[in-house]
Amino acid sequence: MAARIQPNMKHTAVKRQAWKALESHYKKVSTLDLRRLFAEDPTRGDRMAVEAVGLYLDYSKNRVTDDTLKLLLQLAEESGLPARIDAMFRGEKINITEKRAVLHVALRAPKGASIVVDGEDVVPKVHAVLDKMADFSDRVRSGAWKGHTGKRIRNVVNIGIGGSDLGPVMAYEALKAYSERAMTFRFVSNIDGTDFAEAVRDLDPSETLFIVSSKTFTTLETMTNAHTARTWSLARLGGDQESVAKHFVAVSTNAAEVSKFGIDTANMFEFWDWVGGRYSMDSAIGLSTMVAIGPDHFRAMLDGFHQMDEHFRTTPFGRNLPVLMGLLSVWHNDFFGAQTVAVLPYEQYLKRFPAYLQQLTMESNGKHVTLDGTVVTRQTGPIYWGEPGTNGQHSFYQLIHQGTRLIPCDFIAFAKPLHPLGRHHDMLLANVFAQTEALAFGKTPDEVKAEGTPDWLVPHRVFEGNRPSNTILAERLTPETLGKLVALYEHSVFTQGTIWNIDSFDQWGVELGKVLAQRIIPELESKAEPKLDHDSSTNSLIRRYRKMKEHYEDNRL
Ligand code: G6Q
Repeated sequence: MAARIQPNMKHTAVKRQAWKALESHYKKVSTLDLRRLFAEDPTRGDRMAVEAVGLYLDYSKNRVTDDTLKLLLQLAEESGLPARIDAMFRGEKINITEKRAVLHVALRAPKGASIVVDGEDVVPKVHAVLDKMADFSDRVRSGAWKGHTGKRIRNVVNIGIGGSDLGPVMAYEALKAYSERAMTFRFVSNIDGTDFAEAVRDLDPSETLFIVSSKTFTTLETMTNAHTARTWSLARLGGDQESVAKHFVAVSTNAAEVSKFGIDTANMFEFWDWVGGRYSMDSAIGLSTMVAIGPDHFRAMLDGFHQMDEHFRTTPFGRNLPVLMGLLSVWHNDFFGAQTVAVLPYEQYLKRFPAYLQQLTMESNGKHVTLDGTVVTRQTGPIYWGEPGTNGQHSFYQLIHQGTRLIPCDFIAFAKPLHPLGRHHDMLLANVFAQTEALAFGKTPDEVKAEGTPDWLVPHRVFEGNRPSNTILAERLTPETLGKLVALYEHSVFTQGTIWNIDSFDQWGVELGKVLAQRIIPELESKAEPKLDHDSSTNSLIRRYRKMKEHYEDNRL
């Protein structure tokens, strides 16, 4: 049996005074009902709301009292959150297991700001890359950049995975209304050949530009897809190697590998090891976003990020949106035992936002040891999931309303629609408000009976209520608002990670599977029967697959 690392209580959050106080406080308030809390304080809905940088957060429908908030804020102080924020913004190497600074905030620092890493101010480098991206985007958008046969580029395909894919896809979908509609944008990430095949099936290679986005430029999926793309492109452009320079550009930190691939490093857009993959959508990894929406909109998005950064850095915690959201998440997760958070955007363009947040939150805070390597004694990162409203209402909301689990929800809505169509928007927003109301206040047996419901049916129609939610309301989904929203969650993740005393910026948990796959690939491909040395299940699966797979010809691209 594997040896279990013993928790070291000395260094864990549990020992903190505020944590202990929250434990006894929880015993007193865990049965409190939102109905009662609202009835006792008619100002609650206004008091427990904060507006900052154009985002309004109503957190009143959470199971908290003023004392809860006081203790949570005390926990943030005792956990050293102020010093951790300073350390991050100063460029200290707070990603201790990878010995790296964590400076996504530098990616949106305005010209003239200064953030020094290893003796060098990184802000001018950030702006030099942004200018290069803007020049490139303008040339592609205007048609000045020509493909190998002299045609303008009409299709852009981003090849990347994880942090080099989810941000670009999410941002493209979120900001489609601002994008150049005469162009087509596609995203290839999966090593499953279907992803590539479907992305290019109707594209003309002479009008197609591939952006190979990979921090390391060694990632199996991305490099496999990039090589397949190069074969596809060359085969249709007469095999002339020179065409690669016109149809492939790279976003990477690894110039050597980029030029080995055949991409001119003049067409490489740089970023740095202090940008984590899942925090990189506003770096050069956002090149496809910039080509889609244009440099001005991209800069507006960066400005939105920066406004939230400044709010997080400078605002007292009691009015600090990311801090409050992070603390509330810890409260539900660690004290009420909630295992998940549902993110429910009532904005169709944000359909990929929950998927994006899954990586941001779960890769960052899905950790089992604290910074000093001892096993945590409390639950860390909850599972984030969600779908746009109102669709979810007709499927999984049932479980949120009447199931046996507590699922805190983040509702996200905008006052002004991007497509004002008749009564659609009022109806959409009515659903947001109705859902938060129903979750919080439910419907009692008496209320159900009063509607004339037969006794036997009453229990089925009762809503317990008391189900927590946040509502985030902004004016309209714009590039600037998107930047604010993403930064809000980034800093909420950071707040939670600080409370749990974990490294929110590494991701060792994705390594093992990658290494094992490298070992299995030759066992699947070898002509001769391989000698298998796995467990009996894995051995059998490999043997069965080898038998099942037909000896098909290589894919004709
Ligand atoms: C994110 C992770 C991970 C990474 C991908 C792609 O924080 O590090 O999702 O973004 O593995 O890596 P490359 O950009 O190096 O190809």
